[in-house]
Amino acid sequence: MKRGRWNLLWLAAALTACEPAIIDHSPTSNLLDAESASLETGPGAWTAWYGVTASRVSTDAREGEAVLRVEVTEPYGWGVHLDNWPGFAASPGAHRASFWARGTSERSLVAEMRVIWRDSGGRELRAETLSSPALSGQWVRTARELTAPEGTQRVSVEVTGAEGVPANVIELDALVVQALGAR
Ligand SMILES: [Ca+2]
Repeated sequence: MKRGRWNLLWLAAALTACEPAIIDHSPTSNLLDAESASLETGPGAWTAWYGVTASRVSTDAREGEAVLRVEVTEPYGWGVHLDNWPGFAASPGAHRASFWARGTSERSLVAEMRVIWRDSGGRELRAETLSSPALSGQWVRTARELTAPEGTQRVSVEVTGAEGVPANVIELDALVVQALGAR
């Protein structure tokens, strides 16, 4: 009898431990998928573009327990982007884009998020950019309101920087492109 109860307790504990942790605090109207936004369960669609290695790391995240860690490997600029051309589904209208970033080296870098609105065929209709302040070791949020033009059916996102030297590190978390009014 006692043994049976302990077995049940063990089973309950095991089931609890195996449940996927839900740590995604991003708004439900985020056009980016949960992984690409939060990095909590995987790297999402993020991939190194130029001058960097990009990886998902568990660290002192802005939200949850994981971030996208971008390590500069070349001195002439760097970039990561979403590798799911022509991008996530989107619609015309008002949006807000935002991201959190920090630098983990002495050098103050700037991260630029470029949001690209595309039509159904993947043709670029408009691109808008948000620039972070000079990054320190503290997380900082950058946000901007954007307007997806008529004909928009897809959105893709890049994050780049013009400066940086090998071994500089930029960490990104909670990346959002939110359709305003689509709650
Ligand atoms: Ca996170």
